[in-house]
Amino acid sequence: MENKEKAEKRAQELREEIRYHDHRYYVLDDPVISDHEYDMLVKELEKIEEEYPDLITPDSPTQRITAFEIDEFSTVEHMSKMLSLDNTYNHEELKDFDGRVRRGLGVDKVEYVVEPKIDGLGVALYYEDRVFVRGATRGDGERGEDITPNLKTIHSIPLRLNEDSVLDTVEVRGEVFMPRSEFDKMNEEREKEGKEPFANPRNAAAGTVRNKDPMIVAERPMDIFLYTLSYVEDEGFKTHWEALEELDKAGFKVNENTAKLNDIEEVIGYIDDWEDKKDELNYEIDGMVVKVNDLGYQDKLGATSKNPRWAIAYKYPAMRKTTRLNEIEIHVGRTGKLTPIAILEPVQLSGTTVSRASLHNEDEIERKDVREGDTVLVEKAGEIIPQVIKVIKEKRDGSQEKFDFPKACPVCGSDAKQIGGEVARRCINVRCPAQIKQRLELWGSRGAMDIEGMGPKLLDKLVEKGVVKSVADLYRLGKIQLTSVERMGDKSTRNLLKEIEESKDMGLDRVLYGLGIKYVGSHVAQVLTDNYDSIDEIMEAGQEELEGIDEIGPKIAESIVSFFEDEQNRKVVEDLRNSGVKMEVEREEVEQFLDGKKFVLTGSLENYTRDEAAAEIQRYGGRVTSAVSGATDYILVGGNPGSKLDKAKELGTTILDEDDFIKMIEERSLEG
Ligand code: 1X8
Repeated sequence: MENKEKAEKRAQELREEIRYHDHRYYVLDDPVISDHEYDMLVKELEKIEEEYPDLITPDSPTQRITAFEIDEFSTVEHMSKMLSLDNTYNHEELKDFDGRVRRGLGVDKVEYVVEPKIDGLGVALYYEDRVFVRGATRGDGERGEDITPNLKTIHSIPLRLNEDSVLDTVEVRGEVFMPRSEFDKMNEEREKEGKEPFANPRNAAAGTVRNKDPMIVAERPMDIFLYTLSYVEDEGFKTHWEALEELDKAGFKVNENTAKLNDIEEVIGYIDDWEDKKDELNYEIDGMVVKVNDLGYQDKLGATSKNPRWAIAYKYPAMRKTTRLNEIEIHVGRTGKLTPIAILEPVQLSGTTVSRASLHNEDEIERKDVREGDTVLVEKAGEIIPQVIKVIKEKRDGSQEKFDFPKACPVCGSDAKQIGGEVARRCINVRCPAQIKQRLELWGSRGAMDIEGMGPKLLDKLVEKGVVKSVADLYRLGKIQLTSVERMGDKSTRNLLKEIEESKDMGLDRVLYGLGIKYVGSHVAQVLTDNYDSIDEIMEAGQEELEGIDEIGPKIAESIVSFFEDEQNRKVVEDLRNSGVKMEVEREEVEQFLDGKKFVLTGSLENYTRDEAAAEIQRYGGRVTSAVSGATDYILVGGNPGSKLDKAKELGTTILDEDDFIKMIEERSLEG
């Protein structure tokens, strides 16, 4: 007992210390200890919590990552409607806004607060007695989705509010975003893995915030700025500025480029100052938000059904510049699709050097009459992929000839045809080196067979020399062939061959993903393997059968069927099989007595970690979901259960304690 008391005290100290360093690092960007020292603190806390799981608290820094997939986001009602802002685009409109505000209040002068408008996703965070209990998306403004496990992975969101602040039970609102640097890193990774890159940081953040796997979310670093204290128990703030100061004191990340200004002229000056400076920030902003500072005034002005009357957004114009289009390059994708790309004389746009822009397709080139050598207007509007807006025809000197979109593949010379009314042309040669290379790249990528050492240069050579024509050929490679195409060292040759050999056992889901079937990403591949035991079963399944699977719609089903109807693709599968690539799922023969039963876990267990408990449930065919709903069959309750237990009681869900659960598993019986 005495030991446990000591442990509890130490755990509390460690949490406070870690919380302090998290704030220094993630909020203030000013760490005061080394990463190593920090890791030691976390390790010590983890050790204590492992030994005494009932000492784990929901606000412990160890609780940021949840190992369970979210089955369905539950709906959350906001404390008050999350309104959107009305937009303005020029100084005149800002002055009109100021006029409406002053007339509405019957005063001559109004103080404003100006803050950067973050191009991210609005969220609301709820704290009870200083502890972060729930976070939700904006949704339709009245109701959002509960994304608590995903938000917990954002280290700048405090799991517990600082004792120095008066705030304890509050709702705060802010904007989740992905920093530019993280976005660039993530997209590089995705391209390497043959995945579609996100178009811009906002889309990346949107896709991440609503991802159902908090483990994936944790790998994509997001950040947040808080800008509104939307509910507080004992009001006492007179101004928005004071509220922001209190948010800062409580440990929230508040944007530092916020200013309190005396009148609309100063506001306009500040906004203009930031027009160029904004591109140097590590996050994207699409404008500035102007708010009346006095909270009494805000109340008095109120809101329309959509927008508050006391705030407005100013939107910066999209960045446009002219430059010379040197060349139209045609890129051939994995499925043979020909995509035109404008190669530009590099220009600085919104803080980045732009040297390529999308031209979308053949029709677009025709419609805009884009020619090589033209001067073009290029726009980058928050978007990472710049667009060619139009051609400046006055700048033509007569040397620009109409662009003749190739009717043949620029890589292999085969016909490039428009099939089935599609605008895009596709190279019809499945043996086209461009397509083969990209198929191989996907096959070797981390999410597929994870073959390290098979870089693009080596692939280029292997394909160009005709040594490898399909992914199946990789398994016939020997040392001599490898050394003959590329001067590789003995060790790297051996390593690569070992990697290729080991990839045979990666499993059916990886194979399915690696084959590059349209619409079959890692997740769909996993769904297929959950439902079928071998690739043969999937190849034999018809459209209707596939559509019957939860999460597989007609589009995906059709793509799978047509992929396996193709003679060449069937041959690749056959060759892979003959090379020893495993394409069956080995399932342990255990009685699936929990088949289809849905479990929710809450609190800490003594005999299992949460992962172990989840693994047991899945082993017998059950599923673990994060939120309690009408569809939940059982809730497994450990020490210090959360609010899920209350919800379960409300819904009459069957409640199991740890002993019931152990008995259930041992006796393989639902009686518990
Ligand atoms: C949206 C945003 C606001 C702020 C910053 N970024 C946004 N995207 C801010 O107030 N600093 S306010 C807001 C809204 O009310 N819809």
